[in-house]
Amino acid sequence: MLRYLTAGETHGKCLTLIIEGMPSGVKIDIEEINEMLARRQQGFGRGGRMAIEKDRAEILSGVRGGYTLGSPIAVKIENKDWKNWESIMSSEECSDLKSVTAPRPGHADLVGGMKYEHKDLRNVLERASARETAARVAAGAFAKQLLKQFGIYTQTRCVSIGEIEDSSKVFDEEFYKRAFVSPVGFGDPEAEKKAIAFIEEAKKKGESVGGVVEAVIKNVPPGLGSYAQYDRKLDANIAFAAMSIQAIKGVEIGMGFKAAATLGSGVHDEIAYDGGYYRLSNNAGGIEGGMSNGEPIVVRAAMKPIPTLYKPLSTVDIISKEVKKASVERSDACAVYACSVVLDACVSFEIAKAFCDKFGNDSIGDTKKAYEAYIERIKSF
Ligand code: EPS
Repeated sequence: MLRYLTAGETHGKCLTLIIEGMPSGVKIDIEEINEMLARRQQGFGRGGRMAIEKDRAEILSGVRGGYTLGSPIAVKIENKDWKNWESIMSSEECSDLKSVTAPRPGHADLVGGMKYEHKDLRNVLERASARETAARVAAGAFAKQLLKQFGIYTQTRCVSIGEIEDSSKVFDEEFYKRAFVSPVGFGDPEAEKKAIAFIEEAKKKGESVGGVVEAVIKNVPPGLGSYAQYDRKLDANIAFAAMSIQAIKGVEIGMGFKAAATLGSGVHDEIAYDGGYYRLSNNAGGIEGGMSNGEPIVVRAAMKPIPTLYKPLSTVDIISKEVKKASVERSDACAVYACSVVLDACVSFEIAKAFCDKFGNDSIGDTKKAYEAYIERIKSF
């Protein structure tokens, strides 16, 4: 099984990633991984931390001469900010604690402290921080290099930032090129201006801003996932991966929630055949019965505004039990663009996992043979 684990605190020495189950012989382009890491740092509304970091993946094991070995891949992403936190975050004696006792509403602080018996909530927030998504982006970037061998790729965009929606109507290659470089992930420059003004205004008020991000995965063959058991359903696994991203509160596939208010004939995608099956629409978002159906997979995720507010909300101090203002940690006014990169990474990893489940993951040669034989077989179905 293809899987990964991450470790690391936001102000610790580094983030660590271990990927297991990547087939041998996959060509790894480290610059592509670093480009994706750099993109995660971008977007209008990021905070001071992003000016300190320059995230890069250092591969420690599992890759030799630019090709995966089939053994576990270990990756390190350095935290440049560590030098400012060493006395606070050292694994040995800490000369300074910078303790946090006023939990932020909406963050993991309070419940995390209760659960793990931490009276210093820094012990919770350091790991709960979305800094961890840098390691997940590296994991997704590896998965994308496997998927690339089979022509599978993702296009991402931001659907909305706060109450501002991208007003683009045509989602062609040109649109995605614009959205890729837009500081808010939009295709329409007018909507982009409005979103930037919205974030600026919120920031002035000490507020934070959420939004909706979308990933479209193309060229996924039909038949990844399964209808046969709940935990093998591709949409379930994609939703799990998307929901596990910090600050995500909702996930939709294809038409999503709108399907509930639409009659059946307006929802289900009619089937056509032209040397191969295809659908006349894609309301299902590329997944039927827990399996990919060959159409693009469309995943949308709703990100809540980041819980650290410079205009802090009311809370209760866990030591004195006094009503207080929540602690203020340095934060971002808006990280929705970054979230679109993280969604791409997390969903790509799930697709790669389902791909390996179906076609094997010992060597890329064997995986390719299994894939080609299957594609040949379903041509005449
Ligand atoms: C983040 C790093 C963090 C925050 C943000 C995401 O850095 P710091 O806490 O040092 O400012 O900018 O995390 C949060 C806002 C959060 O609540 O988790 C990153 O690398 O993406």
